[in-house]
Amino acid sequence: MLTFYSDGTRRRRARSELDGGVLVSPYECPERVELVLERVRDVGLGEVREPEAFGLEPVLAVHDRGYVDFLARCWDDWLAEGRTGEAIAWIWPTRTMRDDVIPEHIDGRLGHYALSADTSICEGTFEAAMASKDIALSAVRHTLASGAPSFGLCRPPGHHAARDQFGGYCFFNNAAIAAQQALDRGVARVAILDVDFHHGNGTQEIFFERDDVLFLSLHGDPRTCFPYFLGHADETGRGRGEGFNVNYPLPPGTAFDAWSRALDDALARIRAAGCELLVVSLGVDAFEHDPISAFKLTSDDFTELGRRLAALRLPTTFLLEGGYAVEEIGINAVNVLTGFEA
Ligand code: Q9C
Ligand code: ZN
Repeated sequence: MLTFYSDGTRRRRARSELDGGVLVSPYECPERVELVLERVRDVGLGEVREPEAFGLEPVLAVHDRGYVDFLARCWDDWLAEGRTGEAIAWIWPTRTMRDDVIPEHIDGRLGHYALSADTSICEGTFEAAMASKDIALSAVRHTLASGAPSFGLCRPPGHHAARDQFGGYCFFNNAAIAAQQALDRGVARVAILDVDFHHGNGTQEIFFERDDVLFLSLHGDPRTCFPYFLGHADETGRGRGEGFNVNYPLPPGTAFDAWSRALDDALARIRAAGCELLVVSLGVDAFEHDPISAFKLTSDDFTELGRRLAALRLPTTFLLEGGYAVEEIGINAVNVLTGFEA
């Protein structure tokens, strides 16, 4: 299987993440992609290729222009205020205020465009997000052209990024951008299967009213897990999108037996909906030793996940999302890919 990767992913190296009331070194760090790349090479998964540069057009097909402009300028605007730390949102247009006038001040703009305070913006963040979406686009274009599976070693991840919001370590929604690209190139219906521990709120929001993308997500129940405010089972889509959004909230402690029952249901729905392409939002933070998650999947379970995905016999693009057990991230992510190819 071909892997797409570029060093541009490493241009984001944030220093701070607000975590339990203290600023810690971010879980979402550049070492993650280095270790996955090392594992790809160790197991001989296949060629590692540089992505092409696709510019902003495919980004603007799913994201708001004002949002993209905000991301492009945020770091400079922050520095222009004389700030020394990283850009972190700290006030939001919550239930009791207005959100229809976008502020001019960078602090207000951060609140408008951020969905959480865990994700600092630092130098190189926009450039890394650009590299990440180019990896996703290159991977899906390869799958579309050849029918062969591909792996986009994306970083930063994407599935929490909504049409006009960043957070949960995500800026551009790589899976949504890739799926939209496939539709724009003639695919009639795409399935996005999100196996990251966290609900893919951004992907859900982008496609909620559409029937050309079937979105399915297995994740920690938002009653107790990030992102807390989306991901319940009764969110099934709206309008023509009704029935094309499927959430499987699962309790903390869920192991592969229960997790894979939800997976099998998701796979049956993908089959029934006649999807022509599968995009896997491949987070591996469902791993038992993930430091910020609560499921109990083992490294071998990720191999079995790959096998079950292969049984769909669909053109498939894998895009890396989360996974913070940095020592094992390469093993777990690549186990899915080798299981798929077995
Ligand atoms: N410092 C992904 O897996 N942060 N994002 C919670 C608070 C939110 C995870 C910890 C976790 C987001 C792509
Ligand atoms: Zn996650």
